[in-house]
Amino acid sequence: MQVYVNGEFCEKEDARISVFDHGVLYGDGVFEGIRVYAGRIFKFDEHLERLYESAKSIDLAVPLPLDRMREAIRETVRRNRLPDAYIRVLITRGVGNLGLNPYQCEKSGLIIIVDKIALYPPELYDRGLEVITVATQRNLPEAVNPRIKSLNYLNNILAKIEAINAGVEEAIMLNSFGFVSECAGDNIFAVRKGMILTPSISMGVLEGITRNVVIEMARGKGIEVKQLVMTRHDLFIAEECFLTGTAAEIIPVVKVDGRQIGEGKPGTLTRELMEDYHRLTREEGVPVE
Ligand code: PXG
Repeated sequence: MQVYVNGEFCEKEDARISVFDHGVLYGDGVFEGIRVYAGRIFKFDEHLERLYESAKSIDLAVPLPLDRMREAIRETVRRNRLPDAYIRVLITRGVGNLGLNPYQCEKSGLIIIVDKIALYPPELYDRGLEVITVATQRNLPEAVNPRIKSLNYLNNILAKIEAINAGVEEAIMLNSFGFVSECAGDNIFAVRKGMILTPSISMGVLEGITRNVVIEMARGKGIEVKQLVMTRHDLFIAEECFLTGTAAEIIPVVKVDGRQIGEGKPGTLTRELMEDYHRLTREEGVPVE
């Protein structure tokens, strides 16, 4: 494996950064998770745009302009010779002292990792997931805005810990008003009366790239999509439920807080969208070569 670290390529074992990097000391930085399907980078520009927007929001200088960033990522993918891969791009605040002040850090760090994609077991896609809502709330948009894909994922990790300890695969987080926001690492959707429902961005959610693709695909099929305020009740009475994310793609949910969703198996529309999504990932994307 070849890892890009601050302008140089090195072997996995030699990929190191300073313990004084504020990315390590404070989780001060941003990241992206991107997929490569059959040698093509899926929704590359959308991920890059979100990366630069996350950085802008925390006043973090991206060490490369967009065209050189695009090239550095493509080169890292090429070097790893994986037609299907997961790309992790990290921008850290860089090396500083033991104080919080980010402006003491000299230069932002850039790390690009390309690895094999660790997929959920296929049974989960056939059977559907069981999820629960957890006590850990989604961060307030007035604090670290969930739209920022920050290196500080502790809040989401706390939610994930609750889910795993309860014996389920994923956690639904509510916002501070008790409305549904999203899962620890995925956006959430419900289907009811032929309509697709998902919490609006203002509920405190990451504007997922997969979320946007699903909304666009559904509308293209003439299905009405509503982004709204959702309660747990809306999930309990849904005919179908599914999660979306770059890693998970579209994964059906069959139980929420012990309530069976619909027939207790992946829904018809969910399956259709899963197929459409697979087709799209095979058709689209920016070639690596
Ligand atoms: N919400 C949150 C909080 C996320 O972290 C998504 C939604 C989905 O967004 P995209 O753009 O991927 O459709 C994410 C992204 C993991 C893992 O290991 C998942 C994410 C990030 C880091 C790790 O499951 N998901």
